[in-house]
Amino acid sequence: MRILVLGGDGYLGWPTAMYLSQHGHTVAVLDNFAKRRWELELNVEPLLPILTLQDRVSAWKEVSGNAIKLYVGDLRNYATVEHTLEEFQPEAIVHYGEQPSAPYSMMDYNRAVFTQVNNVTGTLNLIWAMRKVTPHCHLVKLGTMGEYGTPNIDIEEGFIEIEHKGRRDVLPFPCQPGSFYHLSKVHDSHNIRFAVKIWQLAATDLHQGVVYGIDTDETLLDARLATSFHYDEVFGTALNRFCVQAVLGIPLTVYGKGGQNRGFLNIRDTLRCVELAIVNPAKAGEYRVFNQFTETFSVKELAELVVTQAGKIGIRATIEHARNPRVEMEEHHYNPAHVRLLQLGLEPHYLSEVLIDSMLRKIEQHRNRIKASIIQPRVRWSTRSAEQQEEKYTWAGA
Ligand code: USQ
Repeated sequence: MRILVLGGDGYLGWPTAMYLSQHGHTVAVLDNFAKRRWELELNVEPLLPILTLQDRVSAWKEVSGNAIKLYVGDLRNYATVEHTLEEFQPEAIVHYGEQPSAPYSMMDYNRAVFTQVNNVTGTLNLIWAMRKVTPHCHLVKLGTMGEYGTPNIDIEEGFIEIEHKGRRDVLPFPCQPGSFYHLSKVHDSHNIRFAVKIWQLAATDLHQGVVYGIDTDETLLDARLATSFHYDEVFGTALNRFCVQAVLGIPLTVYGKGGQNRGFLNIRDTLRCVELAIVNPAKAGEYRVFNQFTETFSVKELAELVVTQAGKIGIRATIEHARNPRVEMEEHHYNPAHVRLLQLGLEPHYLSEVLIDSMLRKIEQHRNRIKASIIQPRVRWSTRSAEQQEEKYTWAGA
């Protein structure tokens, strides 16, 4: 199939593009390198050295023999989006092209507005361009499990049957997101669902959990194909951060009590889930939601797993319950459904000793690149410490 990956320079976008290319699809990527700008702005960088996207595309051609077509452009520019669809004529579009960090969106007013304008406008441009240029193309949109929040009932896959005053209906599952970033994904979901209804587009909204891991089959082929693994407080996710902290010999930063439960998945499963959604597409007029994670853990359980595994290879890791910089429930019910991708054939890579062990070893190899100064949380959800944030991260403009 002809597949366009938006955000093809990112932690997930680049491995997805290579994976789909390796599995026989004709792939193009579009990116405006915004993530690289945010890295400069915050003075953070990925653990492994990352080539430019142009050089990674060339390296991929050399290693695999397959070409990936590269479009450089911004989704906020409607003409760019329309031109890309017109020229590439995708049958499926994988949309990762958004500001992906909750802490980034909570730093200050400017970044909250930027996150929502950037994410919502990009997706609006995309659905309008799809309507005009490729109305039969299937949109596979990366949403987040965080759209649901942490209600005191089981979470369903997108929709819930409700009985109210003697009448029944199947309605979108209530959303109670926990950051302006997570809210941007809710806004996207509403816009996509509406567009599908009125224009008979086809869309799958992947409500993804927290992704962990450094390598995929394709990144392992050549060091030049590495993906941008972050461990800093803004772009690093929980397990990835904990592994780097263990290697560095600093206490693992469990926020608050650590009873925050989340859905997690291996980066390899992200790629397979996206592929499963593409090869089993939504029908015209269908908006589907798949909850995309394979296991749930509390943050404290994750940290304890890392401590145990690190101990087995001679690294003495400890846990510190830091004051929670976020406003979130630290102990709560969490039982989200996740059957639809399994029904399509997903065979999960569960979090195992082997994976944590290999992550720790790989991080150890790049230990001299770790910047200790970017690990401790400074971005706070509440206004009390806003001044402190301004000091470290002055807004540099969009
Ligand atoms: N946490 C810690 N210590 C840390 C980092 C995080 O205790 O050092 C806690 C957070 O307080 C939170 C949980 O771990 O309760 C998850 O935080 P995270 O930073 O790993 O993930 P999150 O901010 O939720 O966002 C990430 C991705 C985002 C994706 C989301 C899926 O950055 O793009 O949408 O995971 S989900 O969490 O299911 O909403």
